Amino acid sequence: MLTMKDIVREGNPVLREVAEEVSLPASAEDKKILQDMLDFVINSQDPELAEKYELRAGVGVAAPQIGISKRMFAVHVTDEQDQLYSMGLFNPRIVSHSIEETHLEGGEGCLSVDRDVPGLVPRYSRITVKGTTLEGEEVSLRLRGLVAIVFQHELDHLNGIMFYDRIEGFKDKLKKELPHLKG
Ligand code: SB7
Ligand code: NI
Repeated sequence: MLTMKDIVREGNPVLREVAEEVSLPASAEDKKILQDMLDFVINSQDPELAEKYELRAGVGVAAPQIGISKRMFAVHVTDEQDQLYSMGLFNPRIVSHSIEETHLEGGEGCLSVDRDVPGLVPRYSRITVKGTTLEGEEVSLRLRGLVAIVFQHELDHLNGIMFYDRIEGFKDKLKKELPHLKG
């Protein structure tokens, strides 16, 4: 069973790597890892289990966050219409997206970031994601709202991107704080 001990934190270079494609059909080992990730996310939202195992509630987790640089993530999140998206995906990719952007009003957080980072994270309002489920089925998902935001957050982890990299003014702020940095 995965717990917070398995979650790597910022500063660990694995979070900055571009993760490798998973070779399909997925091996029994990769399926087991992804199923464990999905169970972890589900458990983290169960108040009793979360307290018992000291889990921080999360709506998703990406493989690099458990130190595995492979393109897979698990989500367990309910949209604004009460539809539950509970799945593990191998090699997920955005095949199209809206021009329009959105953001979560309160900003975002991350299981790999043990601090509050204020600021709005711009995300596409709508995306179409393709990928292969734990069951080996190729799916195409049209997403919007919170679920679209969560999928983009997890996809970013597969490309070494942290949510705060996208906060408006992040680079300007960094330059002000660390003026010796170029670019
Ligand atoms: C806020 C939180 C998340 C996604 C989008 C908005 C996920 C938090 C858990 N994770 O760190 C998963 O990578
Ligand atoms: Ni995260």
